[in-house]
Amino acid sequence: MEKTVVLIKPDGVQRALIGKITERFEQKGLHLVAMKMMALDDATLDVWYAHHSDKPFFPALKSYMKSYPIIAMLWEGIDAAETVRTMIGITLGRKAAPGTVRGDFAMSQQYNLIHASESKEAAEKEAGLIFSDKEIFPWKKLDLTQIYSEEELQ
Ligand code: 3AN
Repeated sequence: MEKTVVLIKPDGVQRALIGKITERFEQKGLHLVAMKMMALDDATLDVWYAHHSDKPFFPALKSYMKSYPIIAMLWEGIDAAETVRTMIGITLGRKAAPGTVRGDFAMSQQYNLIHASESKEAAEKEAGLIFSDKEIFPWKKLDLTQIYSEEELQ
């Protein structure tokens, strides 16, 4: 099944939103296969945000992402990347739709609490940057037959 990376960014950790944010993905029926607290460094961020390296906000983005620890997670599910992107809302927190993470908890363009992979391909690259094989647990989730139909699970 598809995997996607979620980061609860330094502002989400500081604002004590780790539980509230994580609960949403658990309740949705996504399957948590990796989770850890970590500090991001320049080398990782340069690759992670390579597509933003020429943007004026890049230095501020990097220093924000290094300011405090983050929570990194890997979630599994059918169409996981697209599903999680829908659940987090658009980048500008104050305009994000109610019901999304950013829509419910964020006001800022930069301090928007959460990162989620843009696509399956981006998720594979991001997971490789921050998780070792040993940190990923392919445990059997017993309620999958209640979350998906038999057809979807084939
Ligand atoms: P998203 O996280 O919604 O995919 P991206 O990939 O456009 O957004 O931007 C990555 C991160 O860079 C955002 N989550 C946000 O923290 C920061 N960012 C994006 N645009 C701006 C901006 N105009 N000014 C400051 N920070 C920004």
